[in-house]
Amino acid sequence: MAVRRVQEGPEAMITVQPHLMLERILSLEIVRVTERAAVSAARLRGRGNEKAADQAAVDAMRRELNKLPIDGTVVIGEGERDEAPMLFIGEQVGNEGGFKVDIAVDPLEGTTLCAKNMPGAIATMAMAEGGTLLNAPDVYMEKIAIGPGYPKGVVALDAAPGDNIAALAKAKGVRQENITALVLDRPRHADLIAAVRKAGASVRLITDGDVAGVIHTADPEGTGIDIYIGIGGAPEGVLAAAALRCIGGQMQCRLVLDTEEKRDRAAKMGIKDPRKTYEIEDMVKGDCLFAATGVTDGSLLRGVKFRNDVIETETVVMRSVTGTVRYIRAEHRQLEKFHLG
Ligand code: VTB
Repeated sequence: MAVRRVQEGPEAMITVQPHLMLERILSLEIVRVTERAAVSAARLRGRGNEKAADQAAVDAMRRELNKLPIDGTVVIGEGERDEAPMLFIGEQVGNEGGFKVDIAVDPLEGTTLCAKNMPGAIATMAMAEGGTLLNAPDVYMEKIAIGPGYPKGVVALDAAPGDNIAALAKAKGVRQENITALVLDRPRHADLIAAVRKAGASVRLITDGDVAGVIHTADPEGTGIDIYIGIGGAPEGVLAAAALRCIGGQMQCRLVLDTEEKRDRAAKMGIKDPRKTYEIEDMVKGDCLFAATGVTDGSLLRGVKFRNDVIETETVVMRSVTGTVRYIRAEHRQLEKFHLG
């Protein structure tokens, strides 16, 4: 399929192996998608209305996704079909003429951050070949993640936090005091935080935004974060796994399916073993693309800037095939495209 399209379409001019064409072409296209969502959400920064900001991001993302030459299925979306009117799990997006892809979206990751105009809100998505992204229900997920360059299995989801800190410090060749763990600031993490501190490590707390949190582990020199640990959303887990698939690192996750109802929902999505530990390759089985655009200023990305006749955005886009990470600072002058009214 892909080969035929490549030879017949306008893409035929691009000299790249046919099986790499999908990512190559779509890597700029998905930037447009997250840019639009980020700008629409940014318009509503600091208004205290999480729902409105999220809806604006969803509308913009969906509108843009539907222009892409893809036959896309949303596998990580705004919720399950009965509760989310748009970008629900299972929704078909794209102009249907093209590549079969799985899509994971979080049009506004950190709705509270946006509503309060606090650092770190992003618009994000990942795209992969059809059938290769984990179809995760919208439940909690236990997660542990570290960046690249460590021996496989140096930390483990089921190991005690103190043991993970000790193993990581040893592998990094530093004292445990020099390890920093990023954790979502939630009461459910009280014991975890205490155990990490007891091991001598420093804990950096975030109020929201664990997709960016996991990505921070990939660059400990730049971010000061060595490890991400804790329970966050499963959709955010799959998105973060897509990013780490591109830039390297290790991640282990497990869905928190603590009720019969959740286990049923998961089973309907094809999850046979509710206690399964997922590695990156189980959540993102093939090559993928990941993109995120800043909504509010954050340590990963700058937020949207509204100037007189120009809107500025900053986006990071990654490709797993090559491991290339591009930061795209864009100045937009055709402002009608944002449908800001
Ligand atoms: C995290 C975080 C998100 O949800 O996944 C978190 O990354 C988990 O849920 O930004 P709780 O808020 O219930 O702890 C967010 O904070 C919001 O979706």
